[in-house]
Amino acid sequence: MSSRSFIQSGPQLPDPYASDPLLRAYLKRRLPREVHEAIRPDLQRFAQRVVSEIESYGEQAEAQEPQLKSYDAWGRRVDEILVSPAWEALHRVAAEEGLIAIGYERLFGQHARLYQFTKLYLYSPSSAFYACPLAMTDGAARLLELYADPVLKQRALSHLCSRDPADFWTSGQWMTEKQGGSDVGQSATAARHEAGDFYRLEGHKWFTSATTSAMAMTLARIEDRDGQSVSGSRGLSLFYLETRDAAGGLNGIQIDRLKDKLGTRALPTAELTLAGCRAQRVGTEGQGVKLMSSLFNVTRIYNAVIAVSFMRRMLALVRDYAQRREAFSRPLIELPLHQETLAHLEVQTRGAFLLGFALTDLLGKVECRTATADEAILLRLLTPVVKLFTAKEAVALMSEAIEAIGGAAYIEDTRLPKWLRDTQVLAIWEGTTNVLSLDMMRAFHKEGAFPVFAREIAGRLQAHQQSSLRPFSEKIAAAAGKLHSFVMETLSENNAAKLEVSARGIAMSIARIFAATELLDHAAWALQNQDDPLALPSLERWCRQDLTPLRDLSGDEIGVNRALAGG
Ligand code: MFK
Repeated sequence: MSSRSFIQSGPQLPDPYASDPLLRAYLKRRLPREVHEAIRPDLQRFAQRVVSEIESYGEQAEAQEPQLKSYDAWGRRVDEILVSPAWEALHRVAAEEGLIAIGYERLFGQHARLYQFTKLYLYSPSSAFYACPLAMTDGAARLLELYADPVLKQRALSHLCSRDPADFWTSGQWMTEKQGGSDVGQSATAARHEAGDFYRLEGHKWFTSATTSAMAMTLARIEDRDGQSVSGSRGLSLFYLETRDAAGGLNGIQIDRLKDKLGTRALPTAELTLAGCRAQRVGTEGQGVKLMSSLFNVTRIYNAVIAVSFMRRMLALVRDYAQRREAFSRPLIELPLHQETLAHLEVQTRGAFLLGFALTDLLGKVECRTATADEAILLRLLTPVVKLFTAKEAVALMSEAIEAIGGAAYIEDTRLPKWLRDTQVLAIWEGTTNVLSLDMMRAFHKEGAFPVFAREIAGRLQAHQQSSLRPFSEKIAAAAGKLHSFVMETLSENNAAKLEVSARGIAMSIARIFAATELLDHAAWALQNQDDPLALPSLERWCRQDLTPLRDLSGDEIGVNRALAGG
């Protein structure tokens, strides 16, 4: 065969439910039998729909990127974002499948979230990032459910949770201004009082994702009659706005331009000017950041589950390719070093999966008020930790996976490079790794979260004392003990710089230890139920890594950091 006649076949997308033994085992393990049996046919059907229909919408939406039309032919300013029919189809599918509704109908009580996030996990890698507007929509629904007055709640939630595509709204989350993406307290948008809870907003929003959404939640600084306002984040209040007025015109919003982004290119992300945008205040004045946290704590969970879904999808593609592609006279999958690489990716994906889904479980319990006080604190602590950890893992996996496929994956029309580009955003939006490490510290200080974490790990390890898995529980207990000593010493030193510089290592250690504990529970169940044969080797391999990647820097080293960082 000449090299000219050789045609390599590309990786094929498998059924994302049938090809995911961890997902199937996890659902069986975590759900009551009747719930599992009730939802399984829907998941099987939906997974087929992903392969046969949704995947092609994602592909088409990526091929036809959104465009901004600023003026009509006659010079009238229209500020219209034009999206592809496929992007609209992804909206329709999201409504029909109840991708938001399931979480709020709560037909399965605290398990509704696991069901909903499983569908998100199947949908998101094929959705050209339509999962982003869904994340913000869900966050907005939760926020309004908690804090909106009954009239607003009724109006907005009926759209956000609708299963009717014509009625279904998505929501934006407009937090970022030029002054501060992370330091939101610098926001300068002004809110001028009009009547009752209604205000007019004037300002500029530097990043707004899914700007075609029907509504948004945003922050602004309420000014008094003299134009004075409180500075810093304590001066920010929370607002609800609808992007269009009753006549269909924009509500005091100008779309300045669409962002030209590294990835997420089907997703319209815009810069906006708010020029008298009518908005309703939600909650108490000056509590904007705090109230908004109930939205971004949901989007951070989405971020984690989406990261894991990307990892699983890319690994499925790499694996499929490894069966097809021959090198050195054998399919790649037969090469020991390639096996080692893929084994690593499988185990990292499993650890990340169990972390992401543990959040959905805790969220369901908190929302249905079946969580203990400790579980509520655990959710608060683990949300930033799991978000930051899964995002980093996903970026690392994408790089390795592109390499494992090789040069073809570097070529645009294979649609593989986009995975690396799209994944990078997961470590940036909704809080960077460093900002979230510091948010974890906020949970330590405000909620006393570390002792709760330590208790949770100790309690769960206890259950494995008498089993064949005891060596693993001992290894995890030793790591938890080391982390405990480090955190207690660092906290007691009362050295703000040391505390801050240690935050990332502590966050990574919490993630690795919690994932190890999840893998241990899963392996114990798998052994008992003769299910998921990869559960035990995954636990073994996970526990071989350093579970406590801490950075114990002296004062001198912190000083040297300043010099090294400055160059
Ligand atoms: C794919 C899925 C994702 C899809 C997303 C799509 C795109 C979205 C586009 C975006 O909008 S990306 C921008 C997202 N931006 C961020 O995530 C902001 C990152 N920065 C932070 O998270 C900072 O930590 C923060 C802005 C919250 C710092 O604000 P402050 O005001 O300087 O912090 P402060 O004073 O400590 O907190 C104010 C109050 O909020 C405190 O409560 P109290 O008033 O009772 O003291 C805090 O405890 C509370 N708070 C802050 N973070 C919290 C929280 N409460 C609960 N959970 C949290 N995470």
